[in-house]
Amino acid sequence: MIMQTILIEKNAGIGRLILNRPQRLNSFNETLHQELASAFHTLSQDSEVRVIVITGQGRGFCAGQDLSESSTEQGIPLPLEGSLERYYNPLIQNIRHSAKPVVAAVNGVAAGAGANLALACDVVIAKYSAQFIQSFCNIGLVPDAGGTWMLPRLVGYAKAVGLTLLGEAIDALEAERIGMIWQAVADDQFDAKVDALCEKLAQRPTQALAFTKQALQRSSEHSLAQQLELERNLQYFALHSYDFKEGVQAFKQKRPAVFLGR
Ligand code: T3D
Repeated sequence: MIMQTILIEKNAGIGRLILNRPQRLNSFNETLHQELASAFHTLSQDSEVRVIVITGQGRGFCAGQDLSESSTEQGIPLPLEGSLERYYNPLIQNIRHSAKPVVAAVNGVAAGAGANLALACDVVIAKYSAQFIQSFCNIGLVPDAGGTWMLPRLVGYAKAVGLTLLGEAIDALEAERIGMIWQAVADDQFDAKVDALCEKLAQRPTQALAFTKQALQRSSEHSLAQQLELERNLQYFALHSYDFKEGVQAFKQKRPAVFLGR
């Protein structure tokens, strides 16, 4: 599949989507929206892929919506309506509901919807030099792409409101410190750490991981009783999986488990 704005790599159970508009810090134009949706769908349907990674080409991860394409020559803003319904909202839902773990490998600045694209992913790993900016307020917009849902849940109201009302950059170490991302790593170790993380996830019991995502995501809307019931239902399926049998056998035989993801 030849794409203009996305590079797709597939290797050893890992499907990698590289946002590829480096001259615009991988900001979203119409083509990138369409190609990312299509590439994400392709990797989601591919049974050989057990983890999906989203990263950026060049020095940025993603600078959100392409602002150079959103105004007329007179500088009058064109209506961007529709892009949330058509592109951002389905993308965020598809990432959250993906039956595979989705990793954001944040190689550089992540701003606006680019920051919230990263936060929608299950595991966020970032270079020390990467920055996260809820830049919407800097141009008179409201955070979108799920930011107002994710942020209070990740970092609490005080930090969420500060980040979104001030629109200041925070670096990856601070993002890790406040619980916004999984891990910040030194720039020169980033590629190796991302590979190791993805290799590990690709070898985990994929179906059980999908159930785990489901349970965690439902928890905020459930009572404890509802959540216990959901866990019981999901565990029923996990108990009947190949990977559970293999996990127990491997434990008894004192060897590493070889999970097949089913
Ligand atoms: O309905 C809807 O669609 C609304 C949806 C909205 C979703 C959103 O994401 S709104 C938020 C949009 N994004 C931003 O406001 C961020 C804008 N960018 C920046 O603030 C800065 O570029 C960064 C802080 C991200 C990085 O700064 P810096 O100094 O490292 O780089 P730079 O020099 O500003 O950018 C490098 C180039 O990328 C530059 O082009 P040039 O001058 O070298 O030709 C710059 O114009 C371009 N670029 C950066 N961000 C965008 C962009 N071009 C188009 N759109 C961008 N968002």
